[in-house]
Amino acid sequence: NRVFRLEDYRPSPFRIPESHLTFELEPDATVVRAKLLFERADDTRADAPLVLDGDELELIEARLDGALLGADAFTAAPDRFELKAPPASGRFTLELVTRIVPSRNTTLMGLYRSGGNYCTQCEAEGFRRITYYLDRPDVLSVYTVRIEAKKSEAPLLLSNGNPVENGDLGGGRHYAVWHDPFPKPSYLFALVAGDLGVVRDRFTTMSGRPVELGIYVEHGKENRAGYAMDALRRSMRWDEEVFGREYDLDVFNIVAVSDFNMGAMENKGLNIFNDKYVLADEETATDTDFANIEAIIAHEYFHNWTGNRITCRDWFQLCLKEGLTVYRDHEFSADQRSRAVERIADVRTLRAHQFPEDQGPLAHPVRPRRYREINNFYTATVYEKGSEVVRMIRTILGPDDFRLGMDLYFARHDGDAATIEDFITVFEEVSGRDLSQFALWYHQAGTPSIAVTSNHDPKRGELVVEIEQSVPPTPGETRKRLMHIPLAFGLVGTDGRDVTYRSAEGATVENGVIHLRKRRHVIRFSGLNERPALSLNRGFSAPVTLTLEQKREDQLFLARNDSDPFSRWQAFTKLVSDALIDGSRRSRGQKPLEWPADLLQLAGDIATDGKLEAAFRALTLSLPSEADIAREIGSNIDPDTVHAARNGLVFAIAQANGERLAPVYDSLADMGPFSPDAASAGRRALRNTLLDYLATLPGGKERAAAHFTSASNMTDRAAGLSVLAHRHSGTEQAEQALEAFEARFGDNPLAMDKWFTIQAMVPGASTVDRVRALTAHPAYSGNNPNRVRALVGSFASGNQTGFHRPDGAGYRLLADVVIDLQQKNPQLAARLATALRSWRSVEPQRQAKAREALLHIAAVENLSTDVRDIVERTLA
Ligand code: HT7
Ligand code: ZN
Repeated sequence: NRVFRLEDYRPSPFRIPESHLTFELEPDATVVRAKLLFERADDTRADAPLVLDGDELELIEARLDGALLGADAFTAAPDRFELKAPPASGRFTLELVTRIVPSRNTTLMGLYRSGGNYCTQCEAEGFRRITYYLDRPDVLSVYTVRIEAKKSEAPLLLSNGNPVENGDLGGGRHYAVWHDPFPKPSYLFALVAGDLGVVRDRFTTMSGRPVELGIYVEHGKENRAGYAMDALRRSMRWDEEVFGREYDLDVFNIVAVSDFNMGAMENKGLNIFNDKYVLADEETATDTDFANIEAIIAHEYFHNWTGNRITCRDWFQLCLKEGLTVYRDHEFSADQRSRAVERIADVRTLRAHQFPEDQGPLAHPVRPRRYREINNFYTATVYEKGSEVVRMIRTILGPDDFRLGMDLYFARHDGDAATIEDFITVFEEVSGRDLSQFALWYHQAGTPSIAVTSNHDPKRGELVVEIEQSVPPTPGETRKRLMHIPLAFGLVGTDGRDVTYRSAEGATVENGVIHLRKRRHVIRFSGLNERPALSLNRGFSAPVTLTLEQKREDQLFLARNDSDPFSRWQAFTKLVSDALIDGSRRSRGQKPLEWPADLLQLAGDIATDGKLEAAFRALTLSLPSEADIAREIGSNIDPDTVHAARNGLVFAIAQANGERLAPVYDSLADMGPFSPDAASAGRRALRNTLLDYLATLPGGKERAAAHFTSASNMTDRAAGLSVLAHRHSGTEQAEQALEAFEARFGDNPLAMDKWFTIQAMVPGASTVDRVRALTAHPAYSGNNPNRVRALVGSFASGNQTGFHRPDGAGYRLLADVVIDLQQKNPQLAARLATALRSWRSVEPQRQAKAREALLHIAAVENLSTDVRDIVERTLA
């Protein structure tokens, strides 16, 4: 079980300037002929052997410069090929013929079958399951690919780059040749062959070059690919306008497959997508699905520059492409939709997924220094915190220097396999700033904590703000260095507008941003005769936890008046979280729940304030999740009391404001034809959020049932079903709605995923049994990642009371599924197992049960590296 370390990186001893691949496709025995041109690197010893990566490969034949190699010239094992004595010239051609079995490949890495078609997934190390290769991101090669297959089975033959040639081979077989002129690492290789429908369009780039666009989906699903195509065209234009990036091939193809381990893959010119992130219409997809499709189509497209044209030197640099590309897709969504709403949604995601990772046993830096299994590092830290780090660079430099830095990055590193140091350097050069302390954001794990107190001295007209930073210890990193933290802020006057101050001393304060660099800063803002309210970390300028000693009246004031909508949401959420933490304590102490009247009033005011965007109101009113509250509590958590508190607050808000909420709900009723645009989606979101409140009042069950029955789109239908199933579980109305949904969508797997998820999230102890029973449902398949995530994944990470059942039955269910999956699909199994990462935060009885489940997994013989890595780090 090897550990890979950043400091062990060495450049490759050989290059592969050209790769010529021929595939003779057969489900049970595909022959891959790889003709690879090698060049020895200048500093490689002349007698150094050539060692190639493999994984479950069977070698049929090897030739060197055309001559068949004898058995003594090489060694070949399923996971390794070694050419003992490469020619002294250092330039040679190696031809390797291997046999692989796509039909038996359940890992969904390498070449596999999905829905009767062939497809590939090569990131991170899947190419070595196709042929022996230098399967590392710093070996860039120009690929020419010939695909041969039965015409009847695979009329469509796709690979990277531009189509070159195709023709008939006789005997019912045909071929196609693709050439990709852009050198690329093997992880960006892709092949798709099969029988698929297509939606075509055309895009003209900013310099007037035409690009043929194609989205390939299962026959009969073409009419659900329109939104993805529209999102693709918008992404292409946006990258030209905002980053000056133009597309570079003659074609851009997207293929949707139903068996996929992640969201999508950015293979050069041939993106492969989980069909969940391509297919949408109002009947089967929710507004969230539409938004995800828009974001992921954009994300993969943006990788063409940030990932493909400039790739990573090694997998430690993963955030170089992922953090930056997430930043780019967030900005895209913000420009397409509402900036404030997008930011709130992104921060909620960050706090829900990245914060617990950073605060638990799996914490790692944005740029990790070691790994045992790279697949386990496609994490919220690399992606989401990685994006926040890029955002902070922009905050520090300002928009103009940031753009200059990006331009320099593209100009200087086009065609490179680059590092985080390369990335930081361009911003230092264009701005003249020293970013060495800032770079700790890449190197140091853990969520920094910021503690703030403030005091106003009316006599001096001074506001004194004391800020202290600390970074908690994380696994393997006990001593932390001080960070450079850019904290955006505002001093809010009585009219809600920011007041201006005369001077600020004690820290660098520029353009509304305090730059923390020391452990403690005492900042004196002068020229302030009246005490302003302090609005801190505006826009979540830094991914930190903030403890701000603030008067409750200031929080209420900011929640109502801050000119920055993000800060209003933040202030409201803080008030709600404090109330919920207090409510959880009361519930645990079996005391009656009590809620501050001003908070209930505020919630009602936000719900009914027509001047606020509907989507903002919806997001604000969808209170912190039970998992969010548990994270805030931090330790010794009893999920049942958290659930009781949250439910209690929803009911209290509904009771206090029901008469005001119902008319707003009614006024938002679906009118006119469906549109997935942000404003329409926002209205639906608000109506569906209000339904959740109103469903707790007398007549609520009937209202929810009517909402479900009359829904004319999936967003409303799924919301109605969810409210019925969660607030009125076990009632006739809930059961009837579940049956109706199943009867209508039983043959649509993506829609059925919603049905599985809604049931998996029903709070309470009995859901474990329901989830177990549903694993035998005909629409469920333990081999399909979307099904497993929809049912078991949602249960484990979204159902606090069910998963954390005190007798450990929820943990055992997860362990059983992980054990069943771990050999078939190690990546998926490992990801599921991360649901146990916060086991030390629950109360001792549950902790013991969770530990038992982890040990049960750890005891399995032949445990895959992926799962072993997660389980051992979680237990450490
Ligand atoms: N870059 C892609 C990562 C990915 C992946 C990684 C491991 C195993 C399967 C995978 N599928 C896709 C996705 C992205 O971030 O764009
Ligand atoms: Zn990505």
